[in-house]
Amino acid sequence: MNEIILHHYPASPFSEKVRLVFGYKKLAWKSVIIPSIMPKPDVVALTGGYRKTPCMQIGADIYCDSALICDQLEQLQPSPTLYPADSEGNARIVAQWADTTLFWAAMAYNLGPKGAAQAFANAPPEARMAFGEDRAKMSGGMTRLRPADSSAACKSYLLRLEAMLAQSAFLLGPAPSIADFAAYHSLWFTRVCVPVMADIFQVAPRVLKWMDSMAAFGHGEQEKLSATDAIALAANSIPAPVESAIFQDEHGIALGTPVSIAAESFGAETTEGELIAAAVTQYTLRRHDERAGTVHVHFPRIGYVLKVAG
Ligand SMILES: N[C@@H](CCC(=O)N[C@@H](CS)C(=O)NCC(=O)O)C(=O)O
Repeated sequence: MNEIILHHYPASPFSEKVRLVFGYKKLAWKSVIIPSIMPKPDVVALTGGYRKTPCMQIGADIYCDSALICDQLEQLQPSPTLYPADSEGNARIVAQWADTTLFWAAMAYNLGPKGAAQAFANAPPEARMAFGEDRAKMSGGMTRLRPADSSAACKSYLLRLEAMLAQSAFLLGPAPSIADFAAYHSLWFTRVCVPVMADIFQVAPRVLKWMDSMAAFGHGEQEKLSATDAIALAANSIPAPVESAIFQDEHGIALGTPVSIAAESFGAETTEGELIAAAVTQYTLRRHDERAGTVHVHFPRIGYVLKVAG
């Protein structure tokens, strides 16, 4: 098997979700550190446009979005599972809530004036301004919760998680599921990246204990890799054969059509390529890049918009 490469940066919550899954599944991986704001020419050489963090590379296959990355990791290393059979539907639904509603409430809380001051304490003022401009561009059209509303929402959500943890060691049972990894990452940002905001956990002591158990999974075995080497590795690899036996056509778009895919919201940069698979939960595009060669870029269906290119 080709090695797993994660393109990420340390303070990225969705990357922390995947890093912990590496730890839980005891996987070895290569770490490519990417910029947290545009431009990201090395990321875009691989994805063709998608710029969000993280993305995972295995040879010439590029997986966008942490939900799809987790599905792929489950296939590569099924045990221990992220989707226990008795709670898979619940786990995926709680995970989707955590990756969206909880994430946005927590980040509005985390990066209010006090949290942002701590997060950018060691950065020059230009860096903070550039970050603000980049995220404002990405979130065009989205409503951002104000600090008072976000702290009220976060307290309610913490109490709900606290109630779930009164029943079992992890959110949905005695073993972790994707719900735990998804609920953890935004709270990790509060506790680790902006600890000045962490007094909110006073209402939820079980949540803190659960976070300690999650953190104990660690990040697996990692080694550094440069972006240049990762791109060269893609160029020297052949994409894995695609699963085209299942073709679920919801759009009237035939396989082989030039298409574009973009996130529904927040960072809607498009990736263009030839649609070579449209399975039940994911799409695959084939594209050619001057530096990365022929790559297959994979996206989940949920949260993404597929259109005929142009
Ligand atoms: N649905 C995506 C969300 C990814 C996401 O929003 N990541 C944040 C960082 S944690 C991001 O991309 N921020 C802008 C950037 O890194 O360029 C996923 O699950 O991977």
